[in-house]
Amino acid sequence: MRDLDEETAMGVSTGINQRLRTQRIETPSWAYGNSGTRFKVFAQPGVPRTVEEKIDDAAQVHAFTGVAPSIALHIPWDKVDDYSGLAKYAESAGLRIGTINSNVFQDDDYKLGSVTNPDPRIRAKALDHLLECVDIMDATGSRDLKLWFSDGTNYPGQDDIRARQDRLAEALAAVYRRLGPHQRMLLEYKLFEPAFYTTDVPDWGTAYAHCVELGEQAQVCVDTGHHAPGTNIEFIVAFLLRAGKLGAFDFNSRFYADDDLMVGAADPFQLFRIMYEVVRGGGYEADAGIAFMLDQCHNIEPKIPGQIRSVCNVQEATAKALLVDSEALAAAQRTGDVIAANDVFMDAYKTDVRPILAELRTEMGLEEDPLAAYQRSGYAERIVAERVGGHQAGWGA
Ligand code: PSV
Ligand code: MN
Ligand code: MN
Repeated sequence: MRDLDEETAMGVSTGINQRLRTQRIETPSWAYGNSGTRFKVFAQPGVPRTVEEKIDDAAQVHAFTGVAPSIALHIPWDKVDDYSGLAKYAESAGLRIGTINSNVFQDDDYKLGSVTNPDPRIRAKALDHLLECVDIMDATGSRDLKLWFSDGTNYPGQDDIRARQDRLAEALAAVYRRLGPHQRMLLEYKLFEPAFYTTDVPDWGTAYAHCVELGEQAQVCVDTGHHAPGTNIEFIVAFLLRAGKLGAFDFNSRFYADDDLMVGAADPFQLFRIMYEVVRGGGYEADAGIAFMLDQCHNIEPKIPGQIRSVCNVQEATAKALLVDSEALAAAQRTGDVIAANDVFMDAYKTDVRPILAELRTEMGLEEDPLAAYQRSGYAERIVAERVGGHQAGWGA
């Protein structure tokens, strides 16, 4: 652990606090709804029945953490008639509508793919949806459109891998042309699932290549759960940042596949290593424009506490990353002192940053422990009592 005398500790924590204050972490609307595995969804009492109620819950996460001022929507899960009205509702709850996530994976039509489907009618339908998402962004004032495609094949020979890349490029270009000057598209990759043989955007390299071809407003989204076991995600982060192509994170934890568990739960060290590369590559500066989002489902734990815990975990990893003594690290690296360099790095990781975060929250007028404060607030009991009747929102509805 870093051994700091009291005065130095205060100086370090003041500097870090100022940087942590500016952090923004976006929570996903779908985290507040019921979710499960393909075996069972365990419904929870008090879960939102409308998009507005999801916004209310996200506002709680922001109220207790102070760093989660926006909510990502998923269309059509969060379909409403009036999106500018919804943006106003969010504003009155102290929030902003953030990223618009498109959904071209749940209609029967998409069995063989969406924008890469061999059938031009289905490709046109998928493209229409993506363009509609940009209309929604215009109405909500959102900057980012997130694209994830479940497209792929299950069997060798099922479709032409190369033709599917051409179809994908064509659709992406059409969406790109529709973007306003301040809007971006974020292309998310995922190794497999639901397609099991080929996936049309399986990895960061494929996403990167398409984004380069499209232009500056296309960037890659790194979902931390979307890699093969053992993948060095921080290397990908460093590479994309260096190339100016890292646009966003979908944070979550995985033990096996795309588990969507609370970020920092499975491997807090990995989260620290990722955040270190973000800081090192300038991605933590406000003008870098990196969107730090959560993409999680809380299948067995309560949802709002699950989000609060996740936001705090990202904050802890960030605080540790900011603590790395970059001068000492560079000096050790320059002289090839492997042990010293690793020591400097590990020192920051092993530092207990909870006091720093408690101090930050006090400075921000918040309670030191957001989770305990939420639990004391009575909100959880209130929504259970009030949200009776109606149809609870679920993953996919
Ligand atoms: C796909 O697994 C994904 O990570 C995409 O971001 C989707 O939009 C999201 O999950 C849905 O939960
Ligand atoms: Mn994701
Ligand atoms: Mn995922």
